[in-house]
Amino acid sequence: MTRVAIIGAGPSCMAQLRAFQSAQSKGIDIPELVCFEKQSDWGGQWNYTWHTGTDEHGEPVHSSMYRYLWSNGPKECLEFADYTFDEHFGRPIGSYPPRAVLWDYIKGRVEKADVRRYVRFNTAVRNVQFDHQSKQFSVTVHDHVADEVYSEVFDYVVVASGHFSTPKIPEYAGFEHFGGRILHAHDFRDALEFKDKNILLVGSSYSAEDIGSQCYKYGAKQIISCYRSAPMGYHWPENWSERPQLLRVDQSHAYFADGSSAPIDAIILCTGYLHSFPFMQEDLRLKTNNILYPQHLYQGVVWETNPQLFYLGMQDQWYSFNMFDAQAWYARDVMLKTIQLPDLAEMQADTQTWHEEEKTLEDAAAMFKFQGDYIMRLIDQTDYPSFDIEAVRLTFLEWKKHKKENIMAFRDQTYRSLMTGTMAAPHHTPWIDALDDSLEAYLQTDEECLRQKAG
Ligand code: FAD
Ligand code: NA7
Repeated sequence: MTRVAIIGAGPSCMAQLRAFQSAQSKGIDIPELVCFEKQSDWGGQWNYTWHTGTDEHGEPVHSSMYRYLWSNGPKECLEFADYTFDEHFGRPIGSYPPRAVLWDYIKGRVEKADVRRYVRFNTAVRNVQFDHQSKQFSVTVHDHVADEVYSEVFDYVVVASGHFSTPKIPEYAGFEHFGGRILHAHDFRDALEFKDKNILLVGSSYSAEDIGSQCYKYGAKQIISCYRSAPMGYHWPENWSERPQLLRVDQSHAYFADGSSAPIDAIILCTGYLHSFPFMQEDLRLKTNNILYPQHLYQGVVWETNPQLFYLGMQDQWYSFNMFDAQAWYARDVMLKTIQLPDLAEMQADTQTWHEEEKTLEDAAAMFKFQGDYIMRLIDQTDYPSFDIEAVRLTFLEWKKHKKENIMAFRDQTYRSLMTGTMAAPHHTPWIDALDDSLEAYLQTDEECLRQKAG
């Protein structure tokens, strides 16, 4: 029987498992699936851990998510086409749910599909080698429960191990003398640690924006964010200033390219992540920075020089869950041989065209369209339910507009589901006042909330 190994059980893998189960439910024979997940539960980044550094097995901690994290984009832009928020929650909810609520949603679909049995938890992939004679992969893993290393043979490998876990850590003059804490966003867990503190955020993308917002919400005294290329440019609260490039620090102060300096208690490096696949044989290892169309992956998914290997979710992500679905359905159909691939030269030329086009994109609106077109290209080749990607793009534009209007209140906005037409319900508490991010608190009805407030 054909065997498929999937590395990691985050949202991309969950999409792959659901894609195969969907085919099976239509009477199609599917291969034997084995997913290896180093954590004890599924959900990838969405499976929060308090650990930093190494986990209980001595593995590098995977999740970079932190307490009080709420969706950074409208949930309507990531909704599954085959499992809607309405189906999962049974009633309209807000547009920017906290982590636990989105985790519940992604688990709901695969629990319904009954695919958890394919996952071997607490099992870290150590090595993947391809044998050109047998045309099979040997996958070596460490089962931490049995404390046993073993290898198995597979016909296909799907790498779904994510790319927001291995921190990119720059060095600035004076770091070795700084008297406070220096950490990367990957190790940030709880904004309360920085209550009443002066914090410096290095970087000007999503992590800087959101970690700074968390720290503001939970009582940081002063926030300074600094940029290398361009400022985030939002209208920040009074105690948050944006400055150009950090030049150096001493024991207590930071010094910036505009000649200014400021006292700081802690430095949070929001400087992004490295694509890191140390377990892959060298010529099968994806090397890319965080972009929308990496090279070497035909249709963003198939390893061109060995089409028995797939990578899911390796792009920078405007779209997330529904993009992983589009990719997983496509990879499934290549493995089921209902999609025939062109020859290597044609695949490479196709990828190069998209890769080059990305370089011409000038703003976020063009990037939404580019990634949307890519997703639709995949969906058009499979039986994944099609949806109105243009409507998703318009929702992304609304999201951008709402952030510009008020970066501390955009999460109070609501949008219409592009799958069901249902309008999201305003959340019972404005984001800035909602300090409890638990699923239970979030799903309270207005009535329950009032009753609780009344004591
Ligand atoms: P991951 O979620 O990273 O899952 C990969 C899995 O692989 C993990 O379970 C990991 O344990 C496992 N793994 C890794 N290496 C091995 C190994 N060697 N052996 C076995 N298992 C392994 N997206 C959104 O849509 N909305 C958001 O609001 C949002 N916020 C984010 C906030 C932060 C701080 C970060 C870091 C990401 C955020 N994302 C968000 C993007 C997020 O990465 C995706 O939503 C999604 O989790 C990617 O899924 P994935 O399965 O590709 O990878
Ligand atoms: P991103 O989006 O990759 O952004 C990284 C940021 O870090 C970006 O602003 C970079 O500036 C900056 N950077 C990188 N290296 C440096 C150095 N050496 N000095 C200063 N600044 C630097 O990563 P994020 O963590 O923000 O977001 C990743 C995901 O997490 C995202 O999808 C969210 O959903 C959550 P640049 O513009 O390159 O000059």
